[in-house]
Amino acid sequence: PKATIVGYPRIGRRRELKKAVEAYWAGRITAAELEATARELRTTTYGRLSALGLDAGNYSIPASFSLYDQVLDTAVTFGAVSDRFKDLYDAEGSLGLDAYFTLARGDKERQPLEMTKWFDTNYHYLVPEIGPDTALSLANDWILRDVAEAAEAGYSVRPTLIGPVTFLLLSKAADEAPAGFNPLTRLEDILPLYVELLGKLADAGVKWVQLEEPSLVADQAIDEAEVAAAVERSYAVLATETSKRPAILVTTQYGSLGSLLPVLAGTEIDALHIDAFKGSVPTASELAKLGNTTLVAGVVDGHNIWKADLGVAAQKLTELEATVGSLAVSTSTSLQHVPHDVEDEQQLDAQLRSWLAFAEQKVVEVVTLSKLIGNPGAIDAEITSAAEVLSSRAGAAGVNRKEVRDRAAALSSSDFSRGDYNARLAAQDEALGLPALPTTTIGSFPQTAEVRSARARANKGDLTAEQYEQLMKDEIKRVIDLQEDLGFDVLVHGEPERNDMVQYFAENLDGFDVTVHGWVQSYGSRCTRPSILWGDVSRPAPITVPWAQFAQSLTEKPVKGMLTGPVTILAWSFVRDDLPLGETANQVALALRDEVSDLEAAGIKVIQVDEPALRELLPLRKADQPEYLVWSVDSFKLSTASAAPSTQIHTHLCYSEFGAIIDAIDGLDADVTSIEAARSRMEVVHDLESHGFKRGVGPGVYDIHSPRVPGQDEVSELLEKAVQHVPARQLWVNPDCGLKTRGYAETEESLRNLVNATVAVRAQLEAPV
Ligand code: THG
Ligand code: ZN
Repeated sequence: PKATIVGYPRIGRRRELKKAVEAYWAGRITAAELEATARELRTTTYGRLSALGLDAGNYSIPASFSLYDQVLDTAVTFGAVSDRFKDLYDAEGSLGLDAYFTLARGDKERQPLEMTKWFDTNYHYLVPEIGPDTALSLANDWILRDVAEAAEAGYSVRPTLIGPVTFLLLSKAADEAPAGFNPLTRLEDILPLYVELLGKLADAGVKWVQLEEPSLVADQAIDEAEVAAAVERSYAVLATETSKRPAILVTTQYGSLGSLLPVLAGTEIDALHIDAFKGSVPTASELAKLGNTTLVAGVVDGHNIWKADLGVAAQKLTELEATVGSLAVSTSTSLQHVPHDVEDEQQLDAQLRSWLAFAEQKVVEVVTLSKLIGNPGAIDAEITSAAEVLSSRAGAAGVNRKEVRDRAAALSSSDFSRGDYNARLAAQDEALGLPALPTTTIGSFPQTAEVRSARARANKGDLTAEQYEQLMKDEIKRVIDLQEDLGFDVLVHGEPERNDMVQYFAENLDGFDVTVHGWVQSYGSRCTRPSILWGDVSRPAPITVPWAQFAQSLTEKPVKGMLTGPVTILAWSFVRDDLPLGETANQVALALRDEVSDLEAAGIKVIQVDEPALRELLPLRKADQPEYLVWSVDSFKLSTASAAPSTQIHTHLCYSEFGAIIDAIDGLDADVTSIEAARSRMEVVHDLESHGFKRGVGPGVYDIHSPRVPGQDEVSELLEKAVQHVPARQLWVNPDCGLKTRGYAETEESLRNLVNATVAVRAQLEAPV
């Protein structure tokens, strides 16, 4: 097969899987009904992919479905569950549907598996827990069921699994493991299970299998030689020593393999996929050891939504064809990161739509490019029309706007600097007059059904703009009154008017558009609709100012103005690929800077610029990280540096492994930073202490990710721990994160305990020793 893809969206064009899975969790449909929906989605997908030109008879179509997460799928396939989940095995030693969802979501007694970011994408996977004695076995056979089901429907599909090295690198030590245990030491125990499963797939008539090894493109905490040895050993066992097996395709999405390329090329796998979009095109010498192994060149970007430059892709293929014996074409990554179909977005401007390629369009691009192999000149017409698309983009109004470019070009280093922190501190103390351990929240309050329905009705035209505004104002007043009643020191308006902290700004800035059906899986059943950042960015009018001003008019206490930072706006959107990201970040930063000035002019004294995604965009290769940290930190500073010394700038980061980027966080030069800390029992105070962090900091005192209400004593204890390591002068008291996804009842109770605990600890601080 000359054309293939790494993976396909699985949530469904209209989020059918999300709806079915959530209905099953709620007890509204049976397991059989869920299975039927999932089966229908799988076969519909195969049918569609084959209609788009992938070979349905020849394993070009990946069986990349998952009910929740592909890493969890591989974990249950090999029974890689730690002691705390051992009881989930049924009498036959299998992990079934309910066990699967318990691992993903936890239950009354248990926390779920930890969730973490999947490489440099917005997808989150579940982290398998493995100990030295975790009993591995073939514990789930959905992979066999899927190929049988596909065969019955007439499709020879290629089953996919996370490869052994990546699987163990992504896993973490189980609670029962001794300190320092490294899951990779279980390689010799898991390889025989891969061998056994390959045998079963071969018995079932499967001719190709896909083993995904994206961890090989990322720098690891362990030595690269150790990773290389694990790769060599794994594929010696799976490819060379296993006689009864399908042909093996190893995929390596999200970047270049670097020095591991010759290692993989030297094994006897049958096909090797490389990311030749984000990664570089390998040289002949890097590929010298490939031999008969087919090179599957991922030249079509799987991660962003722009139509491909077919000329550039064709050039890469031509170069590779001259070097390798056997070549095929693919996407650089799974298409799970992009929406289904541009044709679903008829409301978008026709010219913008003509620049876009979602999953379906990308499959067609791959199929088109595959015609080139062995037939130079075969797609000249398509290359020409792709070039026309690109030049229409380059020349379009809004893509390159002189006033935006001129403003960015005129920036100098003083535009990025707020001046001495201690002077600001004194001015803010004077302006705000806050007590010790000031209390605040992160920004959003629970989004009630009424608020959501008001927005839906306003969008449909069932509410006038005035009616909608009044409903939002009613909600803001309720939130302000509640915080006054609870005794908070710095209040928020609660953000009822925002659907999403990025989309809301995208809808109000020039240079962006938003989709209607462009849902992309974020984790499990949860999806987001990333906005499309296609042009130069500017702010046609103030965005948040009227809401903040209204909220401030209701209270004597300071109300925080709430903005989403430039890095997070980029991280959670599809970004343009025709301008360096750092330049786009500065354009967004300048728009936010104007908003900051307007908020100040409207009497807002505290302004929070959230950057929860600062850690998310950190490059996978250490060598690329310093440059990123410079432009990302700079863009934040650009967005805030015009603020008067007396204006207090806050930021919020949703990230508990604070130590790793603490220098960058310090570099943001925010006056106050709130961070996630409750789930790690305030451990971050040690990082803050050893770093000598000097600015205000609010390590979260309760976990908002669960409905559990923290007791007053629990919050006091965390605060007492914090004041032992960080001067009380610097400490703020706040929850871990925004309250948007919580209910009002538990929120009120939790916040009351937070304030009462603070009052008690304040009294202790003031008491003579
Ligand atoms: N906004 C955007 N991107 C994000 C986040 C966000 N990416 C990372 C992180 N947060 C992902 N977390 C979530 C959390 C909840 C949901 C999605 C991603 C969620 N989504 C609703 C769902 O799937 O039902 C849909 C939301 C809606 O109806 O508008 O709950 O905060 N941009
Ligand atoms: Zn957060």
